[in-house]
Amino acid sequence: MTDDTPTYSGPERVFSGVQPTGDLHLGNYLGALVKFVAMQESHDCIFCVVDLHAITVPQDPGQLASKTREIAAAFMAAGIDPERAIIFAQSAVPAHVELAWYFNCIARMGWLERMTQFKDKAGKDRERASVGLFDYPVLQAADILAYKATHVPVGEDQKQHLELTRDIADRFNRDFAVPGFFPLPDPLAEGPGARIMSLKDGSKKMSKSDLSDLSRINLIDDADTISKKLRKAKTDPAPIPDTAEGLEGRPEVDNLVNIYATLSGLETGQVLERFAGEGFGVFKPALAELAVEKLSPVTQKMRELMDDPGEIDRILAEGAAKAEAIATPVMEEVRQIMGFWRA
Ligand code: AQP
Repeated sequence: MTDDTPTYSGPERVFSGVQPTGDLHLGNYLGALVKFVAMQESHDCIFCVVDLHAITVPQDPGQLASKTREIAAAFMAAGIDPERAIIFAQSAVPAHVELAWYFNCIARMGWLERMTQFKDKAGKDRERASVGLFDYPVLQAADILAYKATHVPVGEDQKQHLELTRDIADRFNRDFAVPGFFPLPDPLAEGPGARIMSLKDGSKKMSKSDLSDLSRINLIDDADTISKKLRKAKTDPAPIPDTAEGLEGRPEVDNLVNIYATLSGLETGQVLERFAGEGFGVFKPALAELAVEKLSPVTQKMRELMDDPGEIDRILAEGAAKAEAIATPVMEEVRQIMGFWRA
């Protein structure tokens, strides 16, 4: 691209999604939901329950719709206001699937083969993984670009997928000689909550699919469960250090201090100042108290919202109509650019 190639000049828009694949955990909350809430203050935001992504691994059809409602309830319980931001289910807007197909014909096998999340999720059983799991980041690019979104708040684990979205957008703009048609979206994957690690292994991210429930704090956990999980969280015999250097080589302790800092809004240094020299017999109960204080109102609100599934359905339907109204003209232009027949 030369310096005078036009770049995208449309409005700023935020898009992000969460899969309805299980109970949300602290990593999803701090890495995504908290950022979503902050973004709605300053931007047009679209938050999607990505049920098409969920089916890249088997889902129980009897549960999928209710899990979709649960994520929508979690969005609202965390503070997303459906009057200001769009909340909808991915499968309700066909543009995602259509654009994903076009992008399948633009993305290169080599680009997808580099995706570490596929390698992690498929593991040794690569040959038995679904084609959808391999193609997951292309669908993600379609999700974002169907709305010409410019900013995507995500956890750090999604940064590589966002790079792929930028590559696809850039390739489309070049291949069809429409410079600046699609924006090259920016991942907003920085900040203290961007990488919350497992309570059992500080080198692995906290994840819904971890077999051990003790590895994560779920949004629906009650106070006793949160305390128990933190009591059992892996640490080491040394006390809390007084400087950030003292956290080096202690990934589990680093993670707990980071969780405390993120939940309290303090800097890491301030947390260390408060707890320096203390053992985990003091730090863990303090962290549990803080986690319960911050999470229990969200959990409580989520339960109340889930008591009225009809109202969640109304919000999702309204959100889908608004999302579709944005994606429809984009898709009409895409079809025209690609040269599809129309009578
Ligand atoms: N550990 C984490 N720390 C910070 N952010 C995280 N996110 C996920 N885990 C962490 C962010 O949460 C958002 C929604 O994630 P998702 O459910 O759509 O998919 P995921 O990234 O695959 O989340 P999980 O929990 O790890 O699910 P499974 O185990 O099903 O794969 C995303 O913005 C993600 O970055």
